[in-house]
Amino acid sequence: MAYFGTIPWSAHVHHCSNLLRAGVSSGSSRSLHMTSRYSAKEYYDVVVVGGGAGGITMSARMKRKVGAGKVAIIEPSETHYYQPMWTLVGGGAKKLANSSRPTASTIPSGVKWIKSEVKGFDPDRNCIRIDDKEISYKYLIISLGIKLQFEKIKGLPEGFNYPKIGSNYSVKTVEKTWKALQDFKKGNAIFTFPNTPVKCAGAPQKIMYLSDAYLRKNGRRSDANFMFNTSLGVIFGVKKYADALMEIIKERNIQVNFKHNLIEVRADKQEAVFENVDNPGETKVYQYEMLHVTPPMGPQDVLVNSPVADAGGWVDVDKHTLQHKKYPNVFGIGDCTNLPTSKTAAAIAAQSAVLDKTISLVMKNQSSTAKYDGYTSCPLVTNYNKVILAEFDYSSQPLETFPIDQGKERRSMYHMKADLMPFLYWNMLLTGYWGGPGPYRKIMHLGMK
Ligand code: FAD
Ligand code: UQ1
Repeated sequence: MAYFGTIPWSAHVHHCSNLLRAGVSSGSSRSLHMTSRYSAKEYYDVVVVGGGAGGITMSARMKRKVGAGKVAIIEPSETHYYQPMWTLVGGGAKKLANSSRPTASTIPSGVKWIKSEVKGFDPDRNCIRIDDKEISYKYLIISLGIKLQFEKIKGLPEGFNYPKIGSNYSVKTVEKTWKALQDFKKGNAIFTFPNTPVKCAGAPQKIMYLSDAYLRKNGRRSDANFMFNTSLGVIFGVKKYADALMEIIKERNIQVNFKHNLIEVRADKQEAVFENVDNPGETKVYQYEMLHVTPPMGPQDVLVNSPVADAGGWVDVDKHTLQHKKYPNVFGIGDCTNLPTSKTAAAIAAQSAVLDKTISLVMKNQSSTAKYDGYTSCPLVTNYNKVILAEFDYSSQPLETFPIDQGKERRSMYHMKADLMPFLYWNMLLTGYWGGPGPYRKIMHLGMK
């Protein structure tokens, strides 16, 4: 149950006082030592950490709520990426340059951009630490995303210096996917899925369907043996869409190897080593002509063992209100949280509307009525002009917006993904005006859902 009681404003300090009292990360002697070197110079009503999809969206919403000059966002990167486009970049259907904008252009006017990395959390003193100082807040929103961990696979990331291997998950490697596809001669095309949480769980297979379509279009598909080597035991977590995908996999002559976890890449020999998830130590080596790697992923280092994280390192929030379970003036959104739903920008859209309401109520010391239902969506690109639009909630049941069967491959949904979504992201989500399709779903289903 989320806490909506009065926030202890005795703890609400405009300067992080009593610097020797508490360490930045749970009071170890090391952090005590480090904390004592800093003094807080800055205070904001709302501090947002991480300026990706969730952070920019919430900074826009919070600025509207509390006014100009009262919100700060901490984000080190000069460039903001619309990551969902990378599926199409890897498949050669969009240019990488079209997926980015300068971070400066995405920060709402009146929001202070602090171009730094967050180095520690001290929620007992309402402070966070950046390089050489502390910043204090009344409300904190954590939106740090998820960390890619290529280095957990032996031979990576240095293996990306060789050809035939790519990954749509990183700006550095996404164009290598398209190159590997164009250069495909003869052999295995292997697509992997790791044994960790990932963002956009459909993306590891979307690029497989595009690659299949590309080689068919170019008359080279008969020279390829397609394999989806996944750590999981199912192709997708929602039965309706899993059934549809298995049909496509059968039609397109793709082999699925469940419980196969990529542990090593010998890029000089074009070999990939997989471990049997159910029998660790048992490995199989596959030769590849093209390898698409979905890396293991995990929480950001700064969250691991921090007071705002759960035992796994994810920001520990109430799954309906997004309020922190221990610190009532701390909130989390997006990939960095332990919300038990699939990590997507679509989920962030729905979360942002709920979090906006939650924070309004917390500010007025009232109880929450807003309730996040786990809505998430994954446009499963199955061809250069086809998408199955998966939408579902915490119960892993479909929660579809349109009054048509979204389990079918549709051209209209491809246009939505490729042409409408980027516009919606830059102009509506990041500006804080898109709270997900919930209200439209109700209209489209004439109140029946
Ligand atoms: P991010 O947008 O990743 O932002 C996190 C931010 O935190 C970054 O800007 C980073 O620089 C910053 N940061 C990290 N560490 C620190 C630190 N210590 N201090 C300060 N800042 C820090 N979603 C969909 O809805 N539909 C799709 O079709 C889709 N397809 C995808 C395809 C691919 C290939 C990928 C990679 C993702 C896809 N997604 C899709 C997922 C979507 O992009 C993410 O879920 C979304 O961007 C998550 O937003 P976020 O704010 O949680 O994290
Ligand atoms: C969505 O809201 C969103 O965020 C802006 C996405 O990320 C790019 C999506 O992929 C999807 C599918 C949605 C949901 C929107 C509709 C209209 C179903």
